[in-house]
Amino acid sequence: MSAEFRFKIVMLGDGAVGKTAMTTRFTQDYFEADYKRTIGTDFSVKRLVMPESDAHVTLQIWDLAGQPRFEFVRQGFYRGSRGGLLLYDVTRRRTFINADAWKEEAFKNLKDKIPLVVVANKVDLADSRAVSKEEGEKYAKKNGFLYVESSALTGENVEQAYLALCKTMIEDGRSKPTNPAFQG
Ligand code: G3D
Ligand code: MG
Repeated sequence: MSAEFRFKIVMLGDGAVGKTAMTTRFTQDYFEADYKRTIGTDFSVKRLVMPESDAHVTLQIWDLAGQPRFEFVRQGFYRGSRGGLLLYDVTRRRTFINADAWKEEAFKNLKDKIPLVVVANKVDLADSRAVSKEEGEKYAKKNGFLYVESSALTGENVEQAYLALCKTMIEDGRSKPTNPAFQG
């Protein structure tokens, strides 16, 4: 019998970095410039088969609007998540600087360090790039996270980012056999 995993994951990062666009692209393979703004929290579900293994993963992807006013909304958002994508917009340096605060908020709310994949999004806008690949990689490496360069617009590396996270979460689960998300 093949292994089955269920993971809740969170999309982290400043407003307008592409969290909703990336999730939409991954779950529906679809990009729409003026889809509805994320209101509060929302989640989508995607079932996938890991390449080069027979593991099946059901991902519950939680997406948060930029600045929810109430702390308890954010606590519910983080609860039970086993990993996350930490996004920034390569054309806006501030979003890269702020990435670390998102990581800290997640770890603080979860009282645990979950695997994250650093996602440098909007690489299609090469001419406006304000954060280099080297800087992004250095930040990821320092924290022990994987690093991916993506574009939710073209679809480049979108699936790869989620797959890399799944692979890391499965490994993380194996190292923590009491993890309730680990059913394989
Ligand atoms: P958020 O969910 O993190 O707040 P969104 O961000 O997914 O709403 O994206 C914010 C804006 O960036 C949107 O533009 C969206 O179309 C655009 N965007 C997201 N990802 C990419 C990308 O990879 N490349 C480019 N060029 N644009 C991207 P609008 O104009 O709708 O505000
Ligand atoms: Mg959004």
